[in-house]
Amino acid sequence: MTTHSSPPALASQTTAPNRTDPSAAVIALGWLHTAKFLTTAPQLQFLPALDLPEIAFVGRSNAGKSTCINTLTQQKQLAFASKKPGRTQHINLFALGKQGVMDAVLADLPGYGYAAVPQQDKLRWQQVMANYLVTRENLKAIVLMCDPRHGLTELDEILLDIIRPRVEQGLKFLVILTKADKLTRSEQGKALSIMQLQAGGGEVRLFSATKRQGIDEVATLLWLWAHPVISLAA
Ligand SMILES: Nc1nc2c(ncn2[C@@H]2O[C@H](COP(=O)(O)OP(=O)(O)O)[C@@H](O)[C@H]2O)c(=O)[nH]1
Ligand SMILES: [Mg+2]
Repeated sequence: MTTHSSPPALASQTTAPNRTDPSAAVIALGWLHTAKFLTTAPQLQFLPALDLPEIAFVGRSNAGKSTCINTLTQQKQLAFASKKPGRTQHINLFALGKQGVMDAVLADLPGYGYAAVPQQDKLRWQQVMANYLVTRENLKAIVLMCDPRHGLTELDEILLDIIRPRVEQGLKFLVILTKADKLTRSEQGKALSIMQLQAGGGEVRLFSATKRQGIDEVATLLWLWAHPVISLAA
């Protein structure tokens, strides 16, 4: 797979997706489906420097991150790639791009806050994650997975503090409220309002893999963020 700074496969389309166009989701989901395992690294310094928009997925363990990535990419093997022995505490990168032309990257960061992990490993991981979130140059967007039944945990709050300066400088930020099927409609509305206040200007979406809620919206948003030039031209 070759890298390219602009996405020629999509650039050839005459209409680019916008948030209200239902065909946008079809394009966005087709693009996400191209995700392929690219590389894995225990620390930022071992990741390849890339000149393509990177979208990082973060969240506490069990928040539903793997399920969400599998659902968005319509692939079961992807989260499996991140579960291989030795990779669970790594940053795993997946290449995206139509017709074999890579035009963006998904980064799956290890889940945090799992009680059984030794304290020393927790601290090491927080360091790796903070380093990645603060200094990864091509980082374009952060997607934080949050189970709305638990709300933001202490580690989620630390993460929000770490990324705030970059979000203020234009880094895109999305909170996905996972497992929305576990909430009633009114609970969903409430969870959405609360998180909109906490997300510091970021986007918030309800999501359910089982009820297939929020998939089109999230896919379209990620596509737009990864293809700002085409989006503006449309
Ligand atoms: N009801 C429901 N359960 C979900 C959903 N997404 C994930 N789960 C469940 O939540 C648990 C954790 O999911 P997983 O994707 O492994 O979380 P991760 O640790 O953040 O990668 C699993 O038992 C999933 O089946 C969802 O949309 N609805
Ligand atoms: Mg997982």
